[in-house]
Amino acid sequence: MSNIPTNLDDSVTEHFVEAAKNVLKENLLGNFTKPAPGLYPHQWNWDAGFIALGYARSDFRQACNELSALFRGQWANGMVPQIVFSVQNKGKYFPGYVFWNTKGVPGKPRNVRTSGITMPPVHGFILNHLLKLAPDSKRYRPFFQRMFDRVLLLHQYCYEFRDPEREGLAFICHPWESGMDNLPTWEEVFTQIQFDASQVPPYERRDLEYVDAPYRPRKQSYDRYIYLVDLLRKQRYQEPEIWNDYPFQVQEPMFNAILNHSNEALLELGQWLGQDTGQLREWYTQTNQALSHKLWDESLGVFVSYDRVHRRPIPITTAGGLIPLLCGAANAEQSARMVSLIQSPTFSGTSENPAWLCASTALDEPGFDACRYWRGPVWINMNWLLFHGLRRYGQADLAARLRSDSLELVRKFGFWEYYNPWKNLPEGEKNGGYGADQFSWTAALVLDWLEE
Ligand code: 9WN
Repeated sequence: MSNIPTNLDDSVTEHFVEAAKNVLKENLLGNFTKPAPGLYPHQWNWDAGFIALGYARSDFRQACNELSALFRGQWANGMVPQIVFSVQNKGKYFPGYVFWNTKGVPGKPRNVRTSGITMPPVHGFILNHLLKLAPDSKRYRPFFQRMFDRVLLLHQYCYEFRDPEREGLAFICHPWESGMDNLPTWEEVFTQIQFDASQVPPYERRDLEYVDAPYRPRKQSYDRYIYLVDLLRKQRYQEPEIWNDYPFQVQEPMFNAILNHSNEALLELGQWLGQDTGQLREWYTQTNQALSHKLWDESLGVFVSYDRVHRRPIPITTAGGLIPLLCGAANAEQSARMVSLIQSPTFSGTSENPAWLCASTALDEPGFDACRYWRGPVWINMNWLLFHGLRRYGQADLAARLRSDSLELVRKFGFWEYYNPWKNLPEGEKNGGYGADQFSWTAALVLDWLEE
């Protein structure tokens, strides 16, 4: 990437690399790296993928450990859980293992404590990145073979249990499965779901002990998260039966784009391993077609979610709606529309009020909030995904902007979980970085960019 200006001289870069490595080192907890001190004391699913990439060039063995540790939690049906709980550090996270009540659920690995839902399946394409960076790919062949089988099983799970009509689109059953917990999109889905306070079991949040309330999801969102977990645990997570009468089933563009980019990565990996890749090829073609036809919103010029229970699209513009660029799902016209959308006030702001790329919820959405988690702040992993999507479509300059905005934010404020998207912060506000400090995937992806 030497043609991309970073505005950083060598000594600054060196310091930056050291600081990023230090974040990972401090968050290392036995055989995996937690997302951040305090707030997140366990292993998270898609975090593990991004974190693995951060280790790939300096400690390849640890990069592999991250994925192996996560997949220890894989269920017999292929599902890879959103959280693998650390026994060593019980932490104060809510909801913990006991609340999820997955103990004894058929198919859950007996000796591993996990939650009961999944997350965006980044592992296929992360593996492919690792293969390219492996110091000695022959030596690591058994690791790649083992992981190929595991990730393939995860994809089979997505298509078998989350795509009942065999459309090529997997649904998510909880906002946490999207990784983008409090998008306004989920609120819109909930306008169709009948439930009242009496159906929410008692619970106590722990996140607000670490982060101030305006930066985290509202109580209303947490009530909904907990209501859904309760439905799932009451039915002992038994798929597919549970879906017959389950209210939250959403086909979200980023989840499916990530799944499909992993499909194409597995295709490459499978060829290297001498495996039959026919099924992967079919999934790849079908999912790209389904994304491009079913989840495209012609009037917004972006991909949007579809609520399959209430049979309606949800026309809200989010950064996740741009991620289908990553797997090549957008046709020429669609990609051109998204490229102009990114450069328009919707994501770039105006000359008086410019924005860093790329707000998680579009700047002009009614549900936008510059501080509140996925309602507007910039997240470094989204920028990394979009960077790769834009490069795929030959948009080198815009990709470079994604990269330099990300590095600039981290350099200015530190390794935060997310950042205020406005370049002009409100009077008197100096720190545009929010949520958890010393956040692992921010450090890992900075490393990937700087060391590329
Ligand atoms: C719930 C760990 C995770 C990320 C998610 C992010 C946040 C958890 C929470 O933290 O979610 O899964 O408690 O808010 O939204 O993307 O994987 O970093």
